[in-house]
Amino acid sequence: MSEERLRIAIQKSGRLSEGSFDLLKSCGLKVSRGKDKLYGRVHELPIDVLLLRDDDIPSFVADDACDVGIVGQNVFEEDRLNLEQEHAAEAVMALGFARCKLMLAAPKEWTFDSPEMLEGKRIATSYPGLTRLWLKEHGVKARPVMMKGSVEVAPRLKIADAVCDIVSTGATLDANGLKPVATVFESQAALIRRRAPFSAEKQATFEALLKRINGVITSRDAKYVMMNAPRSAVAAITEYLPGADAPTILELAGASDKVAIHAVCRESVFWDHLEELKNLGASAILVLPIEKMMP
Ligand code: PRT
Ligand code: ZN
Repeated sequence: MSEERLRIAIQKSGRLSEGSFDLLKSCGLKVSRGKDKLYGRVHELPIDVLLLRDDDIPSFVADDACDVGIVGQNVFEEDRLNLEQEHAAEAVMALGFARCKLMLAAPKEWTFDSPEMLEGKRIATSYPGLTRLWLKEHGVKARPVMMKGSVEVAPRLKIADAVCDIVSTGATLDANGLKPVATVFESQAALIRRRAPFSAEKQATFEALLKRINGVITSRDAKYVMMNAPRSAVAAITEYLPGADAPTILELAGASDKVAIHAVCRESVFWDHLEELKNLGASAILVLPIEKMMP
């Protein structure tokens, strides 16, 4: 029955959309888009996809127009702070992409680099709720000035003295003669859902989706690491392997003092790690990607 399909809202185009489509794809879900491009359908699970502006996603999920959504934590938290009552949607899990920071920034020529420099100033921002909360927590009395876009030009236009804006590389602040002075909120994409219980069918689809997303996220940085090592170094190597459960130790043909160690590392494995493993006595180290993992 079509009304029992789980409806997921994702950003139509922008900084969240590629990551959202990639995540669904990694979950083995192919989205066929409708003619109007505002709607897509997944065949592998009973899921419909609605393509929206990111700002509309929290309220669409809250209002029952969608069941779940993928949105920046910055947008969801701001939406939550601007409501009098509890939000009808809740965050389920962080998704590890579209990372950015909401930062207070001031003109470069201001000499003093601490947040107190903002006392009594006007701060242009699209995030007045998060900005106000930070100012309150830090005992700084300043006035947020709401701007929907082009926040970074506000000081030059004398609309405000400073800004509170999303920063990723910092290039935009720099190009506008601004310097970051404090981090107000750290953000990444998150999965949100309506708090109200789903029907049994939707709940089953939601759980299947969650299981796949969890599998994708846990296997994203995970690597299968293999090496040979002196039997005496096994304990030190096991302790050193990043995010590994108990490794598998295998006999090596014709060598009594050496073994093969196989382990799943759940955290990123860097060149530095390999150097250290070599220092601990490991040789023939292989690091292999893991395509799928079901915890
Ligand atoms: O059209 P729609 O309303 O859907 O999209 P949008 O234009 O409102 O949002 P979009 O696509 O720009 O961003 C969606 C989400 O991506 C944001 O809510 C954040 O959670 C996240 N994100 C990650 C970012 C950035 N990085 C980012 N760099 N959102 C915005 N920016 C902007 C920022 O506002 C500033 O103008 O990029 C500029 C700064 O970038 P740097 O690299 O110069 O520091
Ligand atoms: Zn937006």
